[in-house]
Amino acid sequence: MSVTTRNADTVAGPNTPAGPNTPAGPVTPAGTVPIPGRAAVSSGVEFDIDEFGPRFGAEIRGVDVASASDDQVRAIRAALVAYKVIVFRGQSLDDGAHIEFGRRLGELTYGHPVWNSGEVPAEVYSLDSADNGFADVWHTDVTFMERPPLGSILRPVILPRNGGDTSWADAELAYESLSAPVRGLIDGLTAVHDGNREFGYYLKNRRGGRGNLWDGKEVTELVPVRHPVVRVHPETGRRSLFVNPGFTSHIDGVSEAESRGILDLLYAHLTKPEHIVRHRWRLGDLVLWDNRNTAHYANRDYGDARRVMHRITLRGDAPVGP
Ligand SMILES: O=C(O)CCC(=O)C(=O)O
Ligand SMILES: [Fe+2]
Repeated sequence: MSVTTRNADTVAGPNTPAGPNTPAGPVTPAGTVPIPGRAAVSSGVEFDIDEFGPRFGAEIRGVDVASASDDQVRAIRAALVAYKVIVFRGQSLDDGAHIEFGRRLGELTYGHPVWNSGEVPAEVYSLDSADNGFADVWHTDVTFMERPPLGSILRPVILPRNGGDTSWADAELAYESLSAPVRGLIDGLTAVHDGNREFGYYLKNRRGGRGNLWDGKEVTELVPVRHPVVRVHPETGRRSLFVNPGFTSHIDGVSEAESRGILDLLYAHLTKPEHIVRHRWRLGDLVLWDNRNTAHYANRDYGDARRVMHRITLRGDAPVGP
């Protein structure tokens, strides 16, 4: 394969501390995409990858996603697992083409379990600043459901003249850079995720208790769910922090003060600058992320200007702990 990386010599080995996430895959020759826990991406695909960090964030260049070949889509899917956040620039997608690309990567969910995005296809979640569509709290998408999305694919529709950047946190690197005793503590914990704070009022009062379909069932109430605090990635076996300030209400089986203390520690650690990539949007961008081992945050720093983003999500599985 001739996927080329701009920083080819930095590609080969992730520099992670010894622990449960020791590098699983072989060291790959420069010029191939290393897929943690898997062989390098199969051959026959050409595009450039500009890495933001050794294992987190990359821009894929030279691909028109609307006309990508099957091999390119397979390589993009593998790059998603390798880098967690994938940026494309210069695309020209409408909702239909956005959805079509998503369908080539996996099964799509409804745009959101409860939100009605109005005049858009059912698969699209529209975040419109004019309708209180902000995401200025660190979160991982839809963790308040038993099966949160595997991944999300986001494109800007209307952008403010400036501001409105989005940042992602690498929850796997965050886990790996905790000390062994703290990793040991959290490996056995379970957290409760509750969508009511964010969407309970909306579901009850603006939707009359009739949300959208999720996992084949109409969502009529948001029953809090339990997920492991440390999630094992189903494709790589690597561990990551799986709690977020947006939807995690507390840690199960510990006191309220202990829960608060542990969560505050984990959130401060998750969002350390070295775990973050930040994206400055332009029209024509498309960003795809792995929702199993990342969290994200959209800056609300553009005053009264309008910002509209359209997201689709890939169906995921129930998180599994160590
Ligand atoms: O508006 C953004 O940049 C991100 C919104 C968000 O949280 C999402 O699309 O899941
Ligand atoms: Fe989000």
